[in-house]
Amino acid sequence: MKGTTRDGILSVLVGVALACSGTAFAGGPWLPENISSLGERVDYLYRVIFVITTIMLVLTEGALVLFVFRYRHRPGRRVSQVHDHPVVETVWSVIPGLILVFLAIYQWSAWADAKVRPPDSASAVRVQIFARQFEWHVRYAGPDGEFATADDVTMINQLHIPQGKPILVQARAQDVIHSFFLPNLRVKQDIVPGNTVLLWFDALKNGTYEIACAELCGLGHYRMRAQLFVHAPEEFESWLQGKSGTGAVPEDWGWDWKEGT
Ligand SMILES: [Cu+2]
Repeated sequence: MKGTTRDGILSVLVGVALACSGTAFAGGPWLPENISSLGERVDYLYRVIFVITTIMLVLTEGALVLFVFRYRHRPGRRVSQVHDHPVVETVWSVIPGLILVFLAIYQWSAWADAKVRPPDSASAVRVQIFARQFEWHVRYAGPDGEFATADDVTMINQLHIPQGKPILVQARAQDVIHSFFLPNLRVKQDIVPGNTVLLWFDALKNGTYEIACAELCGLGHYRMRAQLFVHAPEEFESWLQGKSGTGAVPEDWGWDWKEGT
């Protein structure tokens, strides 16, 4: 292949990579609006990983394209068999390994805040979520602060939360695995039958947002959607008072709030 053609292909590839990286760093047109305090860190990690993988993609695919042209069939040229190259093989094993170790360390504090260190349950708004084919049941403790009592507030496919406060959720699934997905809060958590999952988040902006099930959970999976309502704190309190005593969940799910589960 002529040098100019090769240079041309390489510059197109580098251009595409730069364009993709630039878009990703600028926020990316494909990310939904972030309204949580953790979301910024999640998005930043996403961008860092996106850029690293884009560079690796361009390098490896660029080499592939280059070699396909460079070593294509030509009359009279014979194939030469090549076996083992310890230096090259070590380099292409160690570099990805080091990148993975770097990412594992670099993301740890964001992961810990998202999945390991829950907020103090005394200052958080506690919510129970029951997932089942194909709806989300949401329960609040009501004025007495205890779950599974007559003044509980229950909703179907609606999650109401106050703005700016930590929300602590205990979630269970009745039938199959569901995945609780809040795209605008960068929260996605599988809920497995037999387990009680603890998750937490906050929302910094009022409004109505989407809740989706992100696990293919049956034929009606596509309609397992709900809405997240983020209210001003006072508005949330009066909403909760007004709903007090809306009764138990449709079936007796039979569990109270248990710390640490
Ligand atoms: Cu589901």
